[in-house]
Amino acid sequence: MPDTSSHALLNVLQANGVDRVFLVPGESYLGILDALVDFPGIDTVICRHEGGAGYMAVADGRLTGRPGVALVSRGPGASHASIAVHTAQQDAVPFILIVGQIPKRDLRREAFQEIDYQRMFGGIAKWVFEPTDPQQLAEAAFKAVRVATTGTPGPVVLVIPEDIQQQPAPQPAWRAVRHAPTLPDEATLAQVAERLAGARRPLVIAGGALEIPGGREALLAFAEAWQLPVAVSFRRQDLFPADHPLYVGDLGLANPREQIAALHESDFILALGTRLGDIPTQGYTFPVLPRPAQTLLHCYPDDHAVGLQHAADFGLVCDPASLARALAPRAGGSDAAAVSEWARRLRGLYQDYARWPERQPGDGVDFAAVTRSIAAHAPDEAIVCLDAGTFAAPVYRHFGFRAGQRLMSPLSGAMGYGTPAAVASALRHPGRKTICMVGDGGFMMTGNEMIAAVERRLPVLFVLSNNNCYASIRIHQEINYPGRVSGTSLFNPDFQALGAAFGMRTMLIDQAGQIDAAVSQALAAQEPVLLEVRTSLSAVLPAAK
Ligand SMILES: Cc1ncc(C[n+]2csc(CCOP(=O)(O)OP(=O)(O)O)c2C)c(N)n1
Repeated sequence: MPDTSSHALLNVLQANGVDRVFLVPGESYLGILDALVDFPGIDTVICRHEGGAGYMAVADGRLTGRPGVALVSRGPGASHASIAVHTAQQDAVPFILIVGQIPKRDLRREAFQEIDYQRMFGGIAKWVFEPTDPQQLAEAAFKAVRVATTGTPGPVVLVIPEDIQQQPAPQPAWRAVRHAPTLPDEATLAQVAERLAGARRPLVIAGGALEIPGGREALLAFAEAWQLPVAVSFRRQDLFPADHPLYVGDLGLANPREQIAALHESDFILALGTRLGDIPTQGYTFPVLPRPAQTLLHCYPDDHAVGLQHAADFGLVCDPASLARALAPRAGGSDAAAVSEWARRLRGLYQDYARWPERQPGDGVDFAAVTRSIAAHAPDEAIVCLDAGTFAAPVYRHFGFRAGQRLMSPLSGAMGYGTPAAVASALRHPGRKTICMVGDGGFMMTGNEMIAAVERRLPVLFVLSNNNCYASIRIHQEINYPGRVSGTSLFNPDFQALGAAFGMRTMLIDQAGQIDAAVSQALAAQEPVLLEVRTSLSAVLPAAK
């Protein structure tokens, strides 16, 4: 194999588990593209838009825990890819964006397609690095892996001038060794266990740092040992089985007032693996800032995040799964009757909230009914990838994820994520059923990634909720400016013809009676399917609720 600087870069990435990259080519990184020829172990997924390539890499990073990697051209390519940097930052996903750059001699001359990426991405990336010496590429790749995967995982941007990509360079294969999980000292663990045993209304809030191998199992065993009710953080519904009696729902955008009022009555909150951000804390009101009304244990593997907003009684900078494992065997001494009565009460409030609606709108199919059918028929191993939009509300509220099912949804609320994330998920887990749910707005922001599912015969089911509207925004409009519709109606192409043009099997639901048969047929298919639903708008608008 040649020994260029680009080979050195790819050698380090491959040694750290990178076996797939998503790219749109550009003349600014021909040297790296050329080196890729010599890495048959790195699957090159050729994309049509850098936003889609970036989203795919972010989804891949989330599923593997290794950095997802996207390669893009300078200026225009990097600008398209910026949404993935933002998504990786908000979602705490390891992601490396490699950007080809103008030749180093022209840096900061405002040359054709030049951007100063330090300034562009400085506020959202964990690290932006622009080496100017070919000998630096291996080290840059190594450090990129470390930074992207440690603490709060997130995005790194490597900017590589085109004239340092093909020089001879040493070829190290440095592997970033995972940090050993940390635990609080014995005295602190004993103190936590003692306080927890004294709690009558304890509550776990489980977050994304538990989305690691063994994390869900550790959480379940801990909750069962202590009989703790478990709420999950924003869009983390797949962390705990919804059919478990200790599951008490998610902390999201639409919790009923009574449920939040009840949660305020808790006397000990164990925030495990959550950053306690804006949405799960209901706009920083639960727990109250800065000194919560209850005992607060905040555990997250990043010093910056622990106690960032809340003054915690126990601020534990450690791996939440290890903490759960350490605390589980210490169970005992609780007032079991009081705790189980409390858990039953919270469970009841969740079950009321999660009950499926029964609506028969006159202007199309209720998408909640389609979601209900998908929930009933989805296999135990299903991966559900969501775009942003109101069509997704029934998934968050009613779907009820079972053990083994995965939810891939952008915490950043980024439209256009669903389709690329689904294709990336199916590439990573071709044996599992991947279900993409997306609105007609988000579907047309990306969507071209479907061609990769056709090319590689991935059995992805794309469920398209077509209501000819940016309905999430229409809902806000109706609440704030009733009757004054502006900028939210959509004129759509013929999606059946569009799916067929991609070479996909297409299906249509335009009446409620068709739902179950169509959904089970579409789920059984061993090929990509585009299932369009002519969705009711009135069912989601405020007046109809
Ligand atoms: C990239 C991006 N642009 C704009 C928004 C604001 N936004 C949130 S939801 C939404 C409408 C979604 O429409 P659609 O995909 O058709 O789904 P629906 O809400 O109709 O179910 C918009 C424009 C966003 N979240 N992300």
